Amino acid sequence: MPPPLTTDQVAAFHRDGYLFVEGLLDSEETMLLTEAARKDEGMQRAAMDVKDTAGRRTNLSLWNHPGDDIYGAIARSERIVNAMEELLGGEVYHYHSKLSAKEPRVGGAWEWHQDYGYWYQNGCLFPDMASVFIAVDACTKENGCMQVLRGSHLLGRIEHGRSGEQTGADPERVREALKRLELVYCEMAPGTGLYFHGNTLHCSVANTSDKSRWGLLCCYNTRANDPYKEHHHPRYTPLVKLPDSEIKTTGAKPSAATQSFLAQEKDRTIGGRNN
Ligand SMILES: O=C(O)CCC(=O)C(=O)O
Repeated sequence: MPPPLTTDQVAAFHRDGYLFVEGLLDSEETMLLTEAARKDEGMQRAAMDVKDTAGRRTNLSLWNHPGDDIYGAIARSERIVNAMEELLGGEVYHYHSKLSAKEPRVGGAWEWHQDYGYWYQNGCLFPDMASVFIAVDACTKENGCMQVLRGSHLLGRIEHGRSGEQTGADPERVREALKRLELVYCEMAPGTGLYFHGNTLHCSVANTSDKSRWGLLCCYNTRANDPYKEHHHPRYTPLVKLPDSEIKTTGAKPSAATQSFLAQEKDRTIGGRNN
């Protein structure tokens, strides 16, 4: 099979700390994902209440192991995992997935943070970890699309502390980084994927629009970076890749009643955050 990404795309990821892949899911796959997520009562019931500094709420459902549902078919699809392996330079496993659902007018902001800012606490020695944010809805400035600081993964891990009810990166460092690095609004059509490095600074503002902003995030760790201790996300667990066609074969299948979601009180990450 040919490599899923070009050399230029891989180089851009290493330079910028992120990479957009338009049409990561085609329109039929995106429609199936949207249909499944909208009707997934189990997932919605399991959503954690992540409040921003203004008290606005984002619904975040998080699960460690991919299920037999459409989210699992996506998180294990060769297309998505092979690209992740190219970007991280080796075998990856599923660290967790989450649905970040900002509802119209009430969906909250995410403070500037690096995912490795939290994952570091979980016994992961190296920042050889990354996520792909897949737009379910169109993501725009108005509905609180993700923002990234270009090249910020090269800053290394920044200290994280409490910021309202969330945990954010050291505000002094963020202020200085904002003066030096380009801020990129990640406006994305449904089905577009944004791969981003575990040390890439990212945030998003509240959804003040009348449109929802849902995104599916699949997060991966490298096998070589198997955490040295048990924590609330899996240690190395081989990922069985599925052919891309499995997404359509699975169809708009929501999570099973047996799927286990992370409960807010079980979150042992500093600051009670969800990552
Ligand atoms: O949904 C968003 O805008 C960002 C989510 C995020 O940063 C996270 O889950 O770590």
